[in-house]
Amino acid sequence: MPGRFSRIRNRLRRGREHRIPPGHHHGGTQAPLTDSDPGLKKLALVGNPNTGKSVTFNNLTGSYATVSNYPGTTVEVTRSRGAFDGVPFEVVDTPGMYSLYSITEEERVARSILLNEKPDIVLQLVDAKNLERMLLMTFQLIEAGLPLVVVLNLMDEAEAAGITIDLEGLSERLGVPVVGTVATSGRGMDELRKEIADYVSD
Ligand SMILES: Nc1nc2c(ncn2[C@@H]2O[C@H](COP(=O)(O)OP(=O)(O)OP(=O)(O)O)[C@@H](O)[C@H]2O)c(=O)[nH]1
Ligand SMILES: [Mg+2]
Repeated sequence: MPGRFSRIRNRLRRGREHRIPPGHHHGGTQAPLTDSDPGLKKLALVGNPNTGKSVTFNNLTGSYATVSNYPGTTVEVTRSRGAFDGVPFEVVDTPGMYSLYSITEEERVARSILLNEKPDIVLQLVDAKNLERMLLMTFQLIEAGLPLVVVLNLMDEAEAAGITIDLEGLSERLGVPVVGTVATSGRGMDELRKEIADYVSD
């Protein structure tokens, strides 16, 4: 169903003209300095700890990743490249967080990546077994105007626990794409790539 989410995407899409300058590292300034390449579109993976962000990151990117401390912190952020629908992307794996209203240093870094680096696409990785607990952050991400795709990962464990989820219904209620995945087996990755590509081509 192409274009199913076009309207909401257009509503969510905001000015992305504020790119991060290429210069970086500890200048004692408050600017959102990063190691990122300002010329590339960007996809960020966010979500609670242990939801499969890093396995999904590996599925979506090539072999070469760089790990660096987020400027001014001891928090490590992993970045790599991927291509969606032929469009090259920087892909960022963020530290696990429980809320966009951050408390820990890890959460502040994840929040800073979301709000300062202005990713073109945000994947929220969700543990499908604990959907209800994850939705608070989903609402926060939607409210922040971020271009969101909700990824219900660990579907194998949810199914083993007898949980069934109406992905389509959830997607309609939230107004954002929802994809079910098993990152460790690769299940759902094609559909996830397709949803990302739909954002790119809109
Ligand atoms: N059964 C199953 N295990 C998974 C799946 N996705 C990830 N895992 C496992 O869950 C654990 C956590 O995966 P990670 O990718 O490290 O999770 P993360 O979100 O990056 O975790 P943090 O970086 O700590 O926030 C690992 O042992 C993975 O192998 C899945 O879909 N099904
Ligand atoms: Mg991780």
